[in-house]
Amino acid sequence: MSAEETLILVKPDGVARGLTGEILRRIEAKGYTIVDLRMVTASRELLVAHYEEHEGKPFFEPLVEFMASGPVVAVRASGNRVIEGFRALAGATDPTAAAPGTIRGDLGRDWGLAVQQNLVHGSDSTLSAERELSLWFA
Ligand code: IDP
Repeated sequence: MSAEETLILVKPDGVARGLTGEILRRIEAKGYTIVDLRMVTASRELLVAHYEEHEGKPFFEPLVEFMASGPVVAVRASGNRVIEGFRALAGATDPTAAAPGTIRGDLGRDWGLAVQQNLVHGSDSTLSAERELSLWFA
């Protein structure tokens, strides 16, 4: 078994709603290890790099603005298959459609805004995890 690493973000809505502890609790309860953690208000430059695959989409600008609107908690987490496992814990992107039992399904609120405020981000592949970890934990 080789431990894998992923980048998890508690997004500004999660921090503002006081859900950081609950989200970290779920990560640890699942058995993943929090290797590093920092609270940061991200620059536009960092967010544009982080979300480069979405540049040009209609929700891109609202997404960058939302992500820069307050502090986020960046987490380096490790564990066997943590990338896939955290995405399962997080649930579907749309908090209304996310299954109960998941972070977004249990705690996410649909505000009907241009961007889905869905509490967390998790890297979606080993390549993204490496790239994103080097951006947030430079
Ligand atoms: P993920 O966070 O579930 O991996 P992505 O498709 O990578 O979802 O999208 C990144 C983020 O962009 C989402 O978490 C959400 O905040 C926002 N987003 C994605 N698709 C939409 C959309 O269709 N409308 C509004 N916001 C969206």
